[in-house]
Amino acid sequence: FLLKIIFTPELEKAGLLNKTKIAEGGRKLRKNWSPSWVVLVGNSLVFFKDPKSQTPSNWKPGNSRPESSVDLRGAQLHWANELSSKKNVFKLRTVTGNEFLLQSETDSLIKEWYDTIQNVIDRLDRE
Ligand code: I3S
Repeated sequence: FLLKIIFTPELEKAGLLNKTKIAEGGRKLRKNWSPSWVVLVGNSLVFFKDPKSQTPSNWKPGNSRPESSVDLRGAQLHWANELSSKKNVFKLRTVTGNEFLLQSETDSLIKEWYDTIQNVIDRLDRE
């Protein structure tokens, strides 16, 4: 799977963001923020739990496996600073009612992620 991601022409973006899941199938969950290695590939946002993989240059496929993956088709994206005391927070809601908050301390970085994910959602909406 990781080799597929690395060599795929559909790899749009990868990087480290803070992540918490706040709902599962519409049911609210308790927040649990943690750093997550996020990869946007094709129609999916894939999360890896690997605190050592902090930058693209030292990211090794090794033994890391995706923690979870989100289908962006029909998903909704909103800035959600009211949902957290942290800055630069957006909420991603899937058609299945799973909700995630993603956050970065770096303004430009979170803006790039927001725009890139929104572009994928828009493209899927047009298909
Ligand atoms: O929206 P909340 O409930 O104030 O979110 C905070 C809590 O989830 C807190 O966990 P505990 O209630 O288990 O201690 C987290 O540690 C905080 O990070 C959450 O707030 P922020 O504002 O960081 O999203």
